[in-house]
Amino acid sequence: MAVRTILHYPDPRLREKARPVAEVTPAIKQLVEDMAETMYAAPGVGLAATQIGEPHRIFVIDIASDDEPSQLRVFINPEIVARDGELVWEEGCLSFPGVTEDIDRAAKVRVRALDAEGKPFELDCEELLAVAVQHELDHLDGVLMIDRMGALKKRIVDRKMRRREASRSATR
Ligand code: GNR
Ligand code: NI
Repeated sequence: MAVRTILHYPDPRLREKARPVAEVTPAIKQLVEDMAETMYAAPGVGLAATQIGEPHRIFVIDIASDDEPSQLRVFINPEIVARDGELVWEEGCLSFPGVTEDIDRAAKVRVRALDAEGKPFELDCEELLAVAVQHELDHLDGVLMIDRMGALKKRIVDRKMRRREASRSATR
């Protein structure tokens, strides 16, 4: 098990479109374990494989609060099969440290995926779980929260992140 490095915007690997998982092999199970460990260490409510430079269609989510037992959910080859309503949620992203912004999403989604054992399941999601599923699925398509911001906010966040990443690479 290993905590992996989370890529930050504007790393071009965040724009890769992830490929479907053909078979849940031991290597894929290991990747899922690393993703869970990386998400809990961050900490975050979700993590997509593209965020650690692994372009496979996999994300993990745990929306349990600190005083609840953890509930890891693993989604392999996820698809949204139904969506309903609209909601606005103040989102954050581990690839945009320190940035939060209100983003429009569907209020409810039904997602179909394979679990960590490769077994198919469907899940109805609302509130934070629905937001997280849509946020993570975006990552697998190379879509980032900045793409869903208004033009002004987009420019501010782009400049802030580029400046910060430039100074980080200068001091590393
Ligand atoms: O940790 C995270 N919190 C969060 C809060 C509101 C909406 C979406 C998220 S996902 C984010 C982790 C992350 O970047 N996943 O890709
Ligand atoms: Ni994110």
